[in-house]
Amino acid sequence: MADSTDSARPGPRRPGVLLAAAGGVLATLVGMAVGHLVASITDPAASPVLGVGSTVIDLTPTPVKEWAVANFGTADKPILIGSVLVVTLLLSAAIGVVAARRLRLGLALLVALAVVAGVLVLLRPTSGPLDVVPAVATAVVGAAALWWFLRAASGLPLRPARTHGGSGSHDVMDDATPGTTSGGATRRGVLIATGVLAAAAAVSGAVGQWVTVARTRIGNIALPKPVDADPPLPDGLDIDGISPFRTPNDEFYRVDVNLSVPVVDHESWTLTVDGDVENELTITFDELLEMDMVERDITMTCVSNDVGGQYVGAARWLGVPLTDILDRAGVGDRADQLLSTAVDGFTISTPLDVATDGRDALVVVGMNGEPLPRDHGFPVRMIIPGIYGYVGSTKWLTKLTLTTYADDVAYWTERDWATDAPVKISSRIDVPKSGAEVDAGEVVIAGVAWAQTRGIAKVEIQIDGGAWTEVELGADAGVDYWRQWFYRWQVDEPGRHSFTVRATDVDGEVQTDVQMRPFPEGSSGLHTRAVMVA
Ligand SMILES: Nc1nc2c(c(=O)[nH]1)N[C@H]1C(S)=C(S)[C@@H](COP(=O)(O)O)O[C@H]1N2
Ligand SMILES: [Mo]
Repeated sequence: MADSTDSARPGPRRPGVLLAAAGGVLATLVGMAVGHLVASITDPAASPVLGVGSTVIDLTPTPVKEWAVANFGTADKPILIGSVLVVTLLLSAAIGVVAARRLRLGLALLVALAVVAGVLVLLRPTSGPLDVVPAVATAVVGAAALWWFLRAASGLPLRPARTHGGSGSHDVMDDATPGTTSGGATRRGVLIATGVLAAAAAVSGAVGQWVTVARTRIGNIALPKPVDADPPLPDGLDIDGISPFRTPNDEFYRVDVNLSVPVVDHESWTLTVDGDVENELTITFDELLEMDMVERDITMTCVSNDVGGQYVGAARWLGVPLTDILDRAGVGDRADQLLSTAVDGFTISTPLDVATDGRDALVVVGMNGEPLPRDHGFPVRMIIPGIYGYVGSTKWLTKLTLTTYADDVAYWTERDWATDAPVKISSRIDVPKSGAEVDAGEVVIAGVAWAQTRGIAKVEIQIDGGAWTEVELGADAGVDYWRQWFYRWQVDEPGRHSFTVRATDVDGEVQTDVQMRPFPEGSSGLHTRAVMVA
């Protein structure tokens, strides 16, 4: 009793460092998986790992975020979640080691870890009290799993014997019955505990994921016919590797600050128009569908798109002209900013004069003939041609506020991105791929070019630093839509060759060769590629 060093006597043994660390990791995994399962039923965004990840996103300084987007591209989200997981599991391993020595301290640390996650989840702007439940589940299950695993690793029976009731100080070793713990029993106990916990983690995680997917499927929604639609999209160029003239929904780039997409029920969704208006109004989804809809072909670009990058897509959008909605509310004369808010509290600000200058600014419900996918803002988003997404294309829209730049600052503006960001004239080479080996003879170089609200008039190519040569353009689907282009290049000389593309808009402005990075108002410079001719 007085001597608790147990090396000399038979009975419970202190698990080795590796085993204890493994127990910490396993216990946390089970806890998180159960938290994920609970969150799938309450609110998927409240899953502990996602909650921590989202907070990390919001707190990340702009330069770091820029660096991450530049280096990881669209993989930035999985990499972020992966990093949060790695850090969490390293902490869990340490907690396991602590718990093997001082059980209560270890369990308390594990609970503290879950509490931190819970607090971060609760700090999210849209979280409700229910969002604490997944973290509580994580804490309880994680602590229980750790306690149980350490029992097994100490050579104690997996089911505590009832005969020992009443021992005041609770230690893993309390239920020890000297003599029952051979090395074989320990190993078997550890194997069983490991198997049970791993299976529990896998099953809870998988069921949670399945429930989330099932609950977020969009049912049948009959979209209205537009009263005014662009003519059918002309055929695009049939060239191997060129961007399709219309980007299919599941290939459309996705950029947002959300780790898990907000799940919005369209039947309870509303759009409020408030601020400097004559009559504040609130519109339901059905009321929105009853308004006159138009359908427009518009190319969208993200400000984070690097020269030659993939953050650009072109689709046919079905929606209500933004000005029809603003007119219903009656805009006052003080506002200079249209502040749009998403269901998760994310905000975007658009210069009011840009939003209302006659361009096809839309409150959108349909994308390429289907309801908006959740990734792209279901049930309702904005699309404003000619400015980057972060200043006009609010997804999961729920509020439009007429305000001033003096009074309100939106998410990205607060992080020092430009308040007004027109899309720059851009062109991109799609084929051949960078560093490709091609045969001498005819090589088709092709790609896309865009200058929304102005339109592309001309695309030129420069081979090996020579003269600029005009290329052929694909069909014209309006000034807000990109144009495909191609050039049949005759090349006989083997070796390395490079080519550069530039576009000119309808106003005669030539794409600049001045290189700028995306921050703070969009990249510029010319796209160049090199190939090896055999
Ligand atoms: N609610 C919300 N809307 C948002 C964003 C966001 O993070 N949250 N990101 C914006 C940015 S930066 C861009 S480029 C576009 C991207 O739209 P997409 O994902 O449908 O391509 O959405 C915009 N709308
Ligand atoms: Mo963006």
